[in-house]
Amino acid sequence: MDDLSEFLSLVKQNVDACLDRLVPGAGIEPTRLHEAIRWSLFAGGKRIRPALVFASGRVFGSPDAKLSATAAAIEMIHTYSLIHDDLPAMDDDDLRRGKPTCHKQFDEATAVLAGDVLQTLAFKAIAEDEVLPADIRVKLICLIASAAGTPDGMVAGQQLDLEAEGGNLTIDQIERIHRSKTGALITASAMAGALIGEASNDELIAIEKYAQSLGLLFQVTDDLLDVTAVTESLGKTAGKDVTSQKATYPKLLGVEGTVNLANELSDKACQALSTISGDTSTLTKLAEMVLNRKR
Ligand code: GRG
Repeated sequence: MDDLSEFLSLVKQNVDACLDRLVPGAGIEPTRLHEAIRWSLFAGGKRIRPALVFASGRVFGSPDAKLSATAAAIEMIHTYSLIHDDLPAMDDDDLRRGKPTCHKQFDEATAVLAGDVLQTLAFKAIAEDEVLPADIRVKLICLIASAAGTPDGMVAGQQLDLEAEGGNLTIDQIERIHRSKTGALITASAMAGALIGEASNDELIAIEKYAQSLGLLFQVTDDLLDVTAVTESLGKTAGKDVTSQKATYPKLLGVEGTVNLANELSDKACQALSTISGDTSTLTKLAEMVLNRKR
């Protein structure tokens, strides 16, 4: 196993154990709700956001024990967003992480509630994380709430994305949507690690720049995979952007132009790390992984 695979497997183990502790057991009433949460949380997500929390925190010398609950909290918020995104009122999808979506496996009302409560459990996990000083917990809660919310966070981006369906967007408008919808939580993940590691202001700015490019890269490669990958390897329905008339990078730039943009964003992300004196090699490898990802 190479260094990055070893790191990702350690993050997965650590975060899955933490999620298991933080979320009520499937046998606890109301069992249907807790089964639904666990169905989606443990469906085989890549855990990229937790990996960013760990990779960034380690750059500034944070022990893993200080990073686990925050990484798990961000994964809970990400999973809530996927559950809600898959609902008939939004993207209306049957397949997620290679399995039936939460509302298909359970029902729509349960899926709405599972998403809602993943969000409250996430913030509770950070508030109660006693290995972190109280002021850092408050900063983390503000950072993550802004990234998940509005006007520049994930919910705002989702609203803009829904409103844009079927319309002709410029590249700047697409970027505005994706910086919020996908990029904000990815950026907050790397920033959270740096905050926990008590990075300096300049270091926080460098990490933010890295992660903003990475967040956009993540969406660019998502758009590329939607046109180039098959449903089986993707674990979600391929070709969905075309059928739902989404404005995407390949639609505007063509596949080759989109590949070029992806390379530029990956380079920009890695360059942003050059001012940091700590070992940023895992962050660089994560950018390469996102650039070359197949799912
Ligand atoms: C419903 C409030 C609300 C927000 C939804 C993130 C999102 C906003 C919708 C998902 C739509 C989508 C497919 C965006 C592309 C980028 C993305 C977030 C992909 C899914 O994330 P991965 O690839 O998923 O990290 P896994 O399953 O590996 O965790």
